[in-house]
Amino acid sequence: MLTSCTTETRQTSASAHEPAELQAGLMAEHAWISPKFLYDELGSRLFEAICELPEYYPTRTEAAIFERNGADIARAVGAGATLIDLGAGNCAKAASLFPLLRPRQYVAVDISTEFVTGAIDSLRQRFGQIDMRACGLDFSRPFTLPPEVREERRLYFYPGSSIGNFTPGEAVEFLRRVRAQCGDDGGLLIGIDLEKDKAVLDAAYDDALGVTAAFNRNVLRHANQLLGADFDIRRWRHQGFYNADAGRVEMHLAACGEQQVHWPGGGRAFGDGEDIHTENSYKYRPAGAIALLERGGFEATRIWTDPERWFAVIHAQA
Ligand code: AVJ
Repeated sequence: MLTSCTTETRQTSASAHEPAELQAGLMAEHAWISPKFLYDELGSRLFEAICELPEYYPTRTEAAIFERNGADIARAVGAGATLIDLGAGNCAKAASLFPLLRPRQYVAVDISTEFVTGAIDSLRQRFGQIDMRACGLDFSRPFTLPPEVREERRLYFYPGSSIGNFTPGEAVEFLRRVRAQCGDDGGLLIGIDLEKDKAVLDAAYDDALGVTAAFNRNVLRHANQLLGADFDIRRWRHQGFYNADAGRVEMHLAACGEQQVHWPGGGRAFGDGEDIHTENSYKYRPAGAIALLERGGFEATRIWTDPERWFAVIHAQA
């Protein structure tokens, strides 16, 4: 795996095995594409737009929890840490917490290197006293942080319920990897989306404006680029819905009519209505979220939620 983590990151995290990974998923009996491929540069922008949608409650609910409990959260996690932001995106969430958390070093980790590097460049001008690094790596796999990252008091920041993209089993493995790179004085501040009415969840992942549909369908544009495939994006329909039995929201792309897709060295026929599974977003009960963290080797010390109990922010200690 390629890891780059400098002030002048040029290298992208698109490593040589990505086309192979994409191809393997597309050839599976039930075709799938890893949700990490949703986040090319345009995909990251579309996700930012999703966060502005009235139907997409997680971002603003989580922000309200931070706003309401900021001082309490800062007391729980302590100031002066090495703040490691997993899936930093535009870095806005972490930046809004800088005045409260006063990190000594800020490490923005994201699969979309270009995106996060740009964000860091503008943040440096606002927060000159914090040492900042952009780090392009895929933390859904085993990862190593570069030596520039301070070992002392690592506080991992994993907001937005991105942990929901993992199955519970994968989430535990991921948490154990984070735990292993945490040190005994470290911790994790994590946002986890909670179970709620199906109607609320269905609307959040299939919005009226079609932004989530564009976000999902963009993965085919990205696949065309990475794989040299010829997906006809107009002929794929977005599906986003809560599967209560599985405890997760699912996104799929369904073929509108039979079609044949080609790429160098392969291809596949899709029947009318046949789908490609592009994302899972698991929802937890508070007790389930705490149990997950504990299985991952952390001890959940505090939990903050909104009045409707739609979302939880949890501080877990190593
Ligand atoms: C970034 C994984 C937390 O699951 O809610 C938003 C991604 N997908 N709308 C989520 C997403 C469709 C988002 N996470």
